[in-house]
Amino acid sequence: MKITNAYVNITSPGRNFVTLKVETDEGIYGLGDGTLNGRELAVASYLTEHVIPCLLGRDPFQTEDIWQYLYRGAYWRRGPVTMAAIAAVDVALWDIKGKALNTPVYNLLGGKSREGVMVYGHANGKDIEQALDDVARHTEMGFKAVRVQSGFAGLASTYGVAKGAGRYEPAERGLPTENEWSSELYLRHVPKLFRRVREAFGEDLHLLHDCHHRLTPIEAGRLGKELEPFRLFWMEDPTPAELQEGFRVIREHTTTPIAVGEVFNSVWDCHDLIRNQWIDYLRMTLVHGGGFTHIKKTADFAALYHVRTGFHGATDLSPVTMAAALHFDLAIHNFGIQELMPHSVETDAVFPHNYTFKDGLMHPGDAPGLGVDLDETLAAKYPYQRAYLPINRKLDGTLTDW
Ligand code: GCO
Ligand code: MG
Repeated sequence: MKITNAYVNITSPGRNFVTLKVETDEGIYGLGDGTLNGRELAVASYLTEHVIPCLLGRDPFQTEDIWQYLYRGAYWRRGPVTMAAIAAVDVALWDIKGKALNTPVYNLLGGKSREGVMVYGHANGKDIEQALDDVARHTEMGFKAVRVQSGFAGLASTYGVAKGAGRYEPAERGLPTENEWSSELYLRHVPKLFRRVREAFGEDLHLLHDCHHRLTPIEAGRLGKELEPFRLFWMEDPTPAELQEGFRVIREHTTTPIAVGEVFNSVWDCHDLIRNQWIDYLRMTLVHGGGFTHIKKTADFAALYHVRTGFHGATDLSPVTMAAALHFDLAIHNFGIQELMPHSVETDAVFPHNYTFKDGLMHPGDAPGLGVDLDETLAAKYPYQRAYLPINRKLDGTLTDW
């Protein structure tokens, strides 16, 4: 089998997505997601200008060699743009392999290790009362695990809370909006939120929280310690992770489990975190972490140190990544949990898919390959629109992590 053609599709059914389609001489094609929120066109251009010309004529079954060719062969390694582009190719090729062999991708990764994939949903509210209502809504939908974020007095808005009615969606069209931040107010608020959630929902519901890279290690250690009575499933992105040793400080102060990695794109971003057992869950996922070929190696390395996966699944990861992640989650042994932030109706229509949700679990479906498609006619109705993630300033105006 030979790759005969490949091209990038950019569509914006409510938010932007970059999709690579790879075609072969046997009429089978594969899809890969290359969406990098707020920097979409950089990946599209990397693919079109630099990667696609090198793919033509190659055997799509040679996923290892093609991965190494694109990674080592570029000389310039790593980085979100490069790794998202390589992931788009790698995932598309695994989709082709599955279709050619007439089997779902999970069978190529080890077969089913479980009957379904536990997912967590996002509950949020402008204050604690609204957040509690949203947790209740999620439990009614069947979720066994819920991430909880809420606004608090002193800040006009905060991470993870929808601005108006409707779902939370961080990217906004136009130039970046500005948010404000106070770690002092936040640290006072979060233990109160989780006390109320535990009191209202009992012991069985898994509770998660995202600090979104905003604390120093010692602040995160304090928060983790104060949350221990409420037994969180995890505390996510407590501190920016460029400094991997920062997590040692957190670990020394709390037994609250730690998840990190949605902005990672290589095992080299987390090898100290993993081998020192400073984290419990790794969130680096297929689209930003080089696709199946690199994530499988990273997850296997993590397994040696009792680190489980907890893949990023925000709306900026397209249904192609959602499908790919579910195949991976179903197959590997050290799966922990999968994030689910449902896509809009428009997005779901552009990307028809076989994955399903029932009783808090998801399943990728049994169609050959990934079981997801791209309706290019419908996609063409939603042209790209420039959009950015917000930026964040402390109350005195200092720029800080968003
Ligand atoms: C999450 C994430 C997202 C990110 C978004 C950025 O845990 O789901 O933190 O909400 O902010 O993916 O593009
Ligand atoms: Mg997060």
